[in-house]
Amino acid sequence: MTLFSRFPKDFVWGTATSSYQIEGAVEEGGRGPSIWDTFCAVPGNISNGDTGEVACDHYHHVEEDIRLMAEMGVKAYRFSIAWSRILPDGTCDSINQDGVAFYNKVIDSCLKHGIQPWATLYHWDLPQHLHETEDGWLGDSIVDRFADYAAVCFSSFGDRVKNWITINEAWVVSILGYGQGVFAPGHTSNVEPYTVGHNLLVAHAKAVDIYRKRFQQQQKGQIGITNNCDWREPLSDRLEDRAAAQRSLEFFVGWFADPIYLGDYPESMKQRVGDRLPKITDQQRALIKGSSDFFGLNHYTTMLASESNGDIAEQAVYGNGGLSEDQGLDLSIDQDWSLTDMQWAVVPWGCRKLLEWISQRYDNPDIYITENGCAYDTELIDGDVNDQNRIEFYASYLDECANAIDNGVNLKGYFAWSFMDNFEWASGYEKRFGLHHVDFETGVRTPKDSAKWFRALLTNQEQRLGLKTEDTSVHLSK
Ligand code: PNW
Repeated sequence: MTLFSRFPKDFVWGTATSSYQIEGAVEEGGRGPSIWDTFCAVPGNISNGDTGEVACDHYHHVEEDIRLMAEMGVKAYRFSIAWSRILPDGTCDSINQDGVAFYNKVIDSCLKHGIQPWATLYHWDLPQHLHETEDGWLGDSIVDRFADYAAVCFSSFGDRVKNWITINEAWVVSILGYGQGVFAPGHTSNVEPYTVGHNLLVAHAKAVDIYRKRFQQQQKGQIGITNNCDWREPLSDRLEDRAAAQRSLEFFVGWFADPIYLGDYPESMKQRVGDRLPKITDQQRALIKGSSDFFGLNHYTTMLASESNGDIAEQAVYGNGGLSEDQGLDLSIDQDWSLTDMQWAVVPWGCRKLLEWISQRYDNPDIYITENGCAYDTELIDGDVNDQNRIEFYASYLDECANAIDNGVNLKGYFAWSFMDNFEWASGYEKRFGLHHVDFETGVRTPKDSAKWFRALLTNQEQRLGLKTEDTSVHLSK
């Protein structure tokens, strides 16, 4: 059996990007500033002082990029809409028609190539004005601001966009943006993440409510939220370590998925976070519970969890479990695991275990992996990027996705992160996640061997890959 044939016929195959990471043109087309422009301007925040000012200059390369995507054989493209391109100061006081026209171009190019557009409304680029004047995600007005912005997007693009994602990775916004301060807006606190997380959930739910009441029936689309989660494997069979792994998952994805699927924050969080965790009111619960048509999952890595030995306070390392003192556990990795350039371990079976955990806890929802991928810096030599390590990463993770489907998980789609090398947030341009190489000096895009591998996979020419799922040889024959 080939890898491709292990997935259902209607499985959604796509790639993903986000606005600030690829667009550039930050002062063009009437775009207002976002908190990422401000954050990048502070020396020391981003490796090498990089910024998203130019990025992949996708703003001027839309048609070329979507043509390359089509050549790769994908049938879906997940992109994000920059709030401040549509509403420059974040409010509906003025709708920027140039911004609307830009995303019309993205969407129409997709449709021209038979690619379904999947739009994310918020991938971290909050309008700076809302941050300054209304306290951003900490303020009381953000829920309505987000809902109003969402409604503008539904009415402008919903005739063609049938798949909506409200918020990308509430965990990252809360923990990295307001807890550890490594992402915009750069706050450090052990209170703010829980307030922000709560506001993100309510804002998501309110946007979904508006979609369902005013647009869904007519536009016939689906809407959900995307959360990120690593897998947590118990360090040992000890009861305490198994409990630590479970608790770690509850603080990671349970934080946002429990309210949506089960109606409240996990018990472990309520007990350990105490008064710093806002209470979900009955009115909010009515909005939040059941507010996702599908389970969007971004997954990158696995760590080992064990009961805290009591002496580490905060592992303030980007990529760890976040506010670990609240969780009472330690995280580590197995020395035998190989690492990507992010120092994230490659553990394909962790992806399967996480999918099974989600299915079981949330009653078998439709799941879309809206991001999975790896950073490896492979050189461009004579027009070729021989990224064998990335091919092996995708082949092994997809193999475990197919295993999860065999085991009853309702996995409906998979989006590779990312279509092209781009601005990797605090790491700047150093970390390359792309299936396409980008020369950031010239803007030239080159399909890597991994993009050619995807093309062969998706056009069912796996014999060309020398790829059989029984043996894991994944060499691309040229
Ligand atoms: C995700 N962590 O970010 C984002 O959705 C993408 O924009 C990003 O490029 C991609 O993953 C790769 O980093 C994350 O520390 C950033 O656990 C940090 C973490 C997870 C996801």
